[in-house]
Amino acid sequence: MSVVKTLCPYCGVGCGLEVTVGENPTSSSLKVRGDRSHPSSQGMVCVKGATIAESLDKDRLLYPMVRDSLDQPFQQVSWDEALQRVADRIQTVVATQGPDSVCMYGSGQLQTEDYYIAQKLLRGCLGTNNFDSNSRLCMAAAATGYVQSLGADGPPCCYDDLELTDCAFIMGANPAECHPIVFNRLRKYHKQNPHVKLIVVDPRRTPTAEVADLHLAIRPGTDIDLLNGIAHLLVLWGATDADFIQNHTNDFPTYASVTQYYSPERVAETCGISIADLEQAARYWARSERVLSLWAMGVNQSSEGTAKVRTLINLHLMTGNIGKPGAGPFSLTGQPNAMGGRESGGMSHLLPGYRSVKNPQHRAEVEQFWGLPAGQVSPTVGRTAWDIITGLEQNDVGVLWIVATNPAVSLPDLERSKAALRSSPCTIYQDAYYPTETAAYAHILLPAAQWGEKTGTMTNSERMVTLCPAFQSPPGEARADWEIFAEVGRRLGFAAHFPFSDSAAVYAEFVQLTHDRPCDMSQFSHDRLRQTPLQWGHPQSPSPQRLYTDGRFLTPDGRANFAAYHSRGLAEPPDRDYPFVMTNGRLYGHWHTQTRTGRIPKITEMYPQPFLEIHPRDAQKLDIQDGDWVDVRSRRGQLRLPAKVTRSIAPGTVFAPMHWGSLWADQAEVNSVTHPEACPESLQPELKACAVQLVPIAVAAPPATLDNAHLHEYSELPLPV
Ligand SMILES: Nc1nc2c(c(=O)[nH]1)N[C@H]1C(S)=C(S)[C@@H](COP(=O)(O)OP(=O)(O)OC[C@H]3O[C@@H](n4cnc5c(=O)[nH]c(N)nc54)[C@H](O)[C@@H]3O)O[C@H]1N2
Ligand SMILES: Nc1nc2c(c(=O)[nH]1)N[C@H]1C(S)=C(S)[C@@H](COP(=O)(O)OP(=O)(O)OC[C@H]3O[C@@H](n4cnc5c(=O)[nH]c(N)nc54)[C@H](O)[C@@H]3O)O[C@H]1N2
Ligand code: SF4
Ligand SMILES: [Mo]
Repeated sequence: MSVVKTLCPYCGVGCGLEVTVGENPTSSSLKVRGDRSHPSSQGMVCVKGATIAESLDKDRLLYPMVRDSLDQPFQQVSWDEALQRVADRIQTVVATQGPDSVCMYGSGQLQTEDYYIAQKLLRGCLGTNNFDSNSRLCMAAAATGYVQSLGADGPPCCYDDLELTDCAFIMGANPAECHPIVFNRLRKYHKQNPHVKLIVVDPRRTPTAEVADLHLAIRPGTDIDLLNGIAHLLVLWGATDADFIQNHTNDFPTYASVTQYYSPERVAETCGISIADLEQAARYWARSERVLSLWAMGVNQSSEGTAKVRTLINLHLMTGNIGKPGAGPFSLTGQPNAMGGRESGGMSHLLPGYRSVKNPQHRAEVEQFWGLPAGQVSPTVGRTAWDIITGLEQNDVGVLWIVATNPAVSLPDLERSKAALRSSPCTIYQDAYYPTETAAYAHILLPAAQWGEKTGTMTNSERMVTLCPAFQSPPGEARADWEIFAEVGRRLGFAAHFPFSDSAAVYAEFVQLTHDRPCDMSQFSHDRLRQTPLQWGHPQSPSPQRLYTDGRFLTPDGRANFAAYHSRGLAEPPDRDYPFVMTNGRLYGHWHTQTRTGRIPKITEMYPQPFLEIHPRDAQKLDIQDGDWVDVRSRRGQLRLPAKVTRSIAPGTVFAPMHWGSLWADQAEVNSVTHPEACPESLQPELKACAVQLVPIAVAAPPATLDNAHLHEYSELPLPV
């Protein structure tokens, strides 16, 4: 028996886990519990972390598989043959169409080592910036907002702030379900300290909103109006920090003049809340010594996501609520290593070490470090997730390599996305599980080792880096992602660039690229991380710390920038034909497209089927009873869901969970109705809102598929030996 300290591979809270491994490790013999010594979670875990071991040996992709076209069955092949196919295809595409016809689409569920080797292969060796990740659908707006307002990416807060704040302002986030251990810490402190206020801004009355002192159920997409309305009152009441504004910021006067338009009457009307509630929120901001705001997808997944983020940061700057205990703008990272992805250059506009593709000096630094000729790293920003789809439509993508994400469920405008995926001349899909929805669109399947089967690092929302060691062998022939990338690199003629014998060597190279960068981890190594997790920003400190404590920001003049935005509203506002706003999100037990959680009975029993939340007033108008089937139609597609009539959703808005792809239910994929309109600055799509009509189904509808019957459609794979 041995006990391995590691990190939960689900959400960005990044809880430490202790896994007890028996003599002959099998998933059923693993015991998982919280790691009391982990600085971020202090021994706590939620249901997902606690049940992770149950998913490790279910429906794994075990061997490389290939087929010539999507209507053929897959054939098992050797790694040698699969990798040669991949290398040959890339070589042909580069020769005939150029390197920008190669695209890789990755995910915040990769480890930093995987991410880094992928960047070296694509941006360095091949010379294309076409690496994007699902962080484009997730944290792009937060990262862009931080860079524009504060001069660099990186959440400035730490989790200890949850227990040091006077007021938590939670906007567009449901941490009770999505970041449960962050919420536990906050909630406990809130309960014990009556002076601490909790404000929740969300069109739904979520479990998070249930326990708030003030719930502002604003209309979807009216966040900027609300924030400017709060700022208006703070200016009116003189509740601003004049010294901080004077000494540490730029452009406050322009912002203050914009807020003049946002009278309480106007804001209350636009947001659909009372003037009294608006004033109460502003009063909590004004009276609290320390305000901590927490946000996630209700802010970022918007056609004005960056503007929302920056307007929220404005409130912190005007009240001096940043760089001190219990205060600051804190984006809750979604995935376990979305932070590591940003650090290692895992979005199409980035280079490793918080560098930018557009910056000539940054490109030169990376080229030199990699020993590549000047000009090898392209100055052109690569394709974003959605640009890959439009690139496929225009026949500009010769090979698409998808890794650790399930875009056939998670991309917007799913019918269009699927049609584009179907037209791909060559799709490589590297995942841990089979089947998944995206496997149906692949020509080459590469089996990936996942958490617990490979060693690597992940960074959580508070910038804490934890080592996740391998504690069992990968099933079948699965391999670590970084090893697969490195081997393809060698076969493409870049052997000298991929000499790594293990992931510690990969990490050692990567951290050098962070030297003197905002995310400096140059002193970190797997060996040091084996002793204890380390936080970047203040690696010498024994406890987690915050950034910008000296009031100096990472902008060229050291001052933070105010931003003045008026809201443009939703990209697709409701109208006569499509009168409802459809929003969507997550449930406590499930993780995204259910690749793991859908295979854990304890969790599937918690949620027998998908559903549509609708307010009783709207239900009554449409003669919909609880449990009736409803067609949800947008201009692009349709869903069919049983109604859940509830006051927890604002009238005029409906909600469905995002977790049911075509493998797990019929017509329940929320992205069949969403649109791809994106924030112009971060290029993050507005996944959280689209206009829909609701049509109750008169006849009894067929029940949604609740068992795994769909799995049989994919049964052409040979059984494991
Ligand atoms: N259980 C569970 N936890 C997870 C995940 C999971 O799949 N399952 N995924 C992880 C990932 S990758 C992410 S990104 C995070 C996401 O974490 P969250 O963002 O907290 O989760 P969501 O449910 O997607 O959306 C949050 C809320 O945004 C609200 N919202 C919608 N439109 C608006 C709007 O215009 N304004 C405001 N203010 N609010 C709005 C929705 O009603 C919803 O309650 O969760 C992480 N944690
Ligand atoms: N409508 C709507 N759409 C959304 C969202 C929303 O709120 N609403 N949220 C968006 C957001 S924030 C996110 S983060 C995305 C999430 O969407 P996806 O990334 O598509 O969802 P996951 O189910 O997490 O897919 C992760 C895949 O990685 C595989 N995997 C796990 N570990 C490894 C590994 O180590 N290596 C490899 N190669 N594979 C591995 C898993 O088996 C799984 O298939 O969805 C986005 N789409
Ligand atoms: S809160 Fe997040 S990181 Fe912690 S156990 Fe739950 S899913 Fe894992
Ligand atoms: Mo996410």
